[in-house]
Amino acid sequence: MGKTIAQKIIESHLVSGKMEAGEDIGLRIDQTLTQDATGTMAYLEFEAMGVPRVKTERSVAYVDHNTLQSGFENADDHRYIQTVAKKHGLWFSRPGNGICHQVHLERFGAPGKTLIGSDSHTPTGSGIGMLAFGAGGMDVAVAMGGGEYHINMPSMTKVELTGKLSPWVSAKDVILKVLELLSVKGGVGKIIEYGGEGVKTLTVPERATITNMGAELGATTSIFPSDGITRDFLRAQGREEQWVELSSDPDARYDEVLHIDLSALEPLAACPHMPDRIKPIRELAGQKINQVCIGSCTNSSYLDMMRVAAILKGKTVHPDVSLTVGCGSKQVFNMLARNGALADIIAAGARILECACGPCIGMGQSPSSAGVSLRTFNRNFEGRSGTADAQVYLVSPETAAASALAGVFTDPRSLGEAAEIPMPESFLIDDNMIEPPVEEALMETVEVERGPNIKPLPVAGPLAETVEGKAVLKVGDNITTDHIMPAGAKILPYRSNIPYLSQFCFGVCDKSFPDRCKAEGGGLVIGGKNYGQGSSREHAALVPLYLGVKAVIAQSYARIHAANLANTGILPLEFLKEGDYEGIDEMDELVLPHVREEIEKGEEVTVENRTKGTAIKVKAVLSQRQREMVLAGGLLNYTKKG
Ligand code: MIC
Ligand code: SF4
Repeated sequence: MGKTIAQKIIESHLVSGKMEAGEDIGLRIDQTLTQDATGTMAYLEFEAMGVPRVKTERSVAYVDHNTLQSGFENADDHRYIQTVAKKHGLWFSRPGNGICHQVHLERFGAPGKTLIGSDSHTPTGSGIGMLAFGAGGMDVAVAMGGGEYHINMPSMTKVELTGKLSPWVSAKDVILKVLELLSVKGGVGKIIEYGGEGVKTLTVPERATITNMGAELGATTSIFPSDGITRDFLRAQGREEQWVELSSDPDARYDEVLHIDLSALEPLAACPHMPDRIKPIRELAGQKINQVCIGSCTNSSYLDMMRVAAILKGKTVHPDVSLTVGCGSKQVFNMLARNGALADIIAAGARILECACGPCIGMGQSPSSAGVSLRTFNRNFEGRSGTADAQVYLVSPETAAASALAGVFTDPRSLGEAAEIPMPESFLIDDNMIEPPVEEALMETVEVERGPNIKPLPVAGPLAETVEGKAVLKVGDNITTDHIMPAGAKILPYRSNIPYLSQFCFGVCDKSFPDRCKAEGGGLVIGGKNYGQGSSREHAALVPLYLGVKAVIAQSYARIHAANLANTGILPLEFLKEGDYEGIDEMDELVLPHVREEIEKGEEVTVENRTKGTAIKVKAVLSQRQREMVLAGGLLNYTKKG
């Protein structure tokens, strides 16, 4: 039987397990990436494993998230990452060089390879035909040490693209359409492959915009074929020899097929506070806006920025709007500086930011109170911008730039003829901000610099025979890791300081949670559907672990977060029956009387509700390997044992 693109790459990297949907599989990982906000933890975990040099083909440490240095913490973390990377044979992309996903796509991504990154948007790399996954820091640490990366074999969804995008309609509108069709949980357990004639009309960075936001579908990853366009992109990056052709077989079987006619699409927006709340821009047109932010790993490529510059050229940003522009990489920034497009952006009154995540993760540029902010980013979760009551809309660069000039939501199609902007035949290549690994003989001599902000990792003990505690928190559907462990400029500097971070745990849902949880000596969290969607930050598991959370019982989980819970040694449990979620109230006393034995035997887990006098069965969302891991007290203990 024919194979899909993803099945071909999985097959060539399969180390353990069977390629049957839902089965636990272990993959050989060719490349890894980390960013600084998750990287400190990932390297502390890597160090704890005692492997002297990374065993992958290429591992890259980026600094792009915590770039606002309002105290020593972020700068110290950058030094730690730079030196630990040097000591263990990694490449290091210096602060200012750009956002990990954009830089990786430009300089390192290669079709047919596997990549995991400690960031949920790592599938950006799948735009070039590599199989790229977001993962928790511990999983990345294990892969750097040469270990397998485990996932459940996903089912296969195909998105068949026909036609060609109309002028002013953009790759962002394609993925917003997919989000409208599938929702933020519609991709869970799936790999989304793009195919059809329409693929040939999309450049690699446009494909990467689409695979980037596959994370918002909850998809395991998304992927495009590697074709002539991929080859042109690699050639323009001076890396043509890394090209291989990749496509699905004509008789490949997909579990689900969606059809999108690119010609029929129009400019769209994701409305507050979820990436799947889609409306056409024409329905929002005329509404006042306060801020526009252009950039992020979703939309900060050369083409995106050139299109923005063409719209802004000779105009002035509306007086009631603050416009920020941040290029995705030094390569893009530098090309714009040389060809004059940057001058057009500056002249229009844009506030130029460094090449980094910036406002996307709340690292500055929080909107005004109740401010309406249009962003070319990928997430508009409540509070993520740093302003609790801000109204964030996700739009294309074209819609963003047109609206920034008008001061109101503006359909870019009202701007008249669109400028033709070709892909460059060659990009400006200068890797002077990427430090290559040091020679093996010199590794010993490198001193790892550890600032005072780096605090020890919390590590769970082996799973107890019985678990008991109160339902210290009950939350609804689609709780994101931004709810569980918020980010933003004030908190992010403490990503390597779990005790400090713990004061902010679940702050978006309930500010009293950390104190209550500590006073109760920990307990269990009750969640709705798609619990833990969004980022890959393992802090959303490590911090609850520190506060004493022993288990989560939810209606369903987002993939990376469920894996992170198991990695840290917190039990991810799932309700089995309708009505069981409703049967537990916050602060009910719960007991899991035989949990260790039930997990050992692979049985359903009994949950007694002492307050209500009821008992239910729940399912552990764990593979056999993860069961052993949780019994041992998490991945670190399990790896040491093995
Ligand atoms: C995000 O976009 O939410 C982040 C910040 O990049 C996270 C990683 C993190 O929390 O550090 C992600 O996407 O995984
Ligand atoms: Fe950075 Fe935003 Fe991309 Fe996350 S989504 S990697 S914060 S730019």
